[in-house]
Amino acid sequence: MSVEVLQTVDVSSEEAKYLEDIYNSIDLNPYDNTEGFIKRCLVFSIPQTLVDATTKFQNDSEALMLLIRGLPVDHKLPGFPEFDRTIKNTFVSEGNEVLIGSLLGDVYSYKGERNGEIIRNIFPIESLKEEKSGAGSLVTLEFHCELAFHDIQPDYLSLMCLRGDENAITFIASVKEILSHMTPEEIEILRRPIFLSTTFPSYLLPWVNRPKPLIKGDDKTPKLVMSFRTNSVEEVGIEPLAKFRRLAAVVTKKFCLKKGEMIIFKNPQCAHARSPYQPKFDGNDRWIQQMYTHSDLSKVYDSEIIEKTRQQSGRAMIL
Ligand SMILES: O=C(O)CCC(=O)C(=O)O
Ligand SMILES: [Fe+2]
Repeated sequence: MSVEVLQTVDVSSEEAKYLEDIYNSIDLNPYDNTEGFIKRCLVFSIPQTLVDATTKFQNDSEALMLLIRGLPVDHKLPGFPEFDRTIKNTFVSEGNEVLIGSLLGDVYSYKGERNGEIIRNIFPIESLKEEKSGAGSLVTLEFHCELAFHDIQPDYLSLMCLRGDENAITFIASVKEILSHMTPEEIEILRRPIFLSTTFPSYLLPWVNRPKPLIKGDDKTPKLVMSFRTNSVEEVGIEPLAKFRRLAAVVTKKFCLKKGEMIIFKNPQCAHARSPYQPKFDGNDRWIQQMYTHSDLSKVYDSEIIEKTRQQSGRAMIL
């Protein structure tokens, strides 16, 4: 059995050109009509490299991260808008996101996060430079997983790099590997429902502020529930949580994402973080696009509601 947590695949320049031509031939905006855009991509035969890499990644329980290099990126990238949705009018990078995501499952969004934007553009904003968020840059984004406060977490998180920054490092650590350095007593404490991960008021969900276990799932596939705000509501959890965070920084893999690279990882089985970096704020800074994929959304959420949002907004969106 392979124990390689990181798989890497290179898309050839011919395949990249082929993909770029597909995306550019589709006259739909993937932000507004994600489902339509995906369907139109799938009319073409998808490069075997991508099909094989995503299938292997999905089926290998030891694989946690997939780095895809050499993907096409839009030739002309505009400056950054005020907030979120870009003024892009070509959708090459978005094409990679939704196509590769749909090879792994259902791409979807949360209504409470940027009003359900399917792809979140992440770039530094000067007025928010000290903020602990994707828009912040001078501060560390500490180890976390996505949607820790929510009952439905994405199975995959993908980060597509449109423009890199040599000082911005993405850290991704295997939860299983972190736990292998902890004692059974400490792990037992991390499995108690005493860890609270709060969130933004835009998620008006009644169960959000309920303490949960930091670790769930069996020992073979431990799953993490941790944001960078998570704390222990009981004294006994404080040190094991701090140790978990310290160990994440020790066992982590480091990625300095470059243009045309996408890292996809199994969100609940990893803790991820980002280093601080110093942008120039000249419109040419680091630019990442982030997207969620679930292996099978209809298994965990009302399929009628999902279908309704697909019809109304062109994409699967949940509360
Ligand atoms: O910018 C990065 O490398 C990662 C940021 C992050 O945590 C995220 O997009 O979820
Ligand atoms: Fe994150």
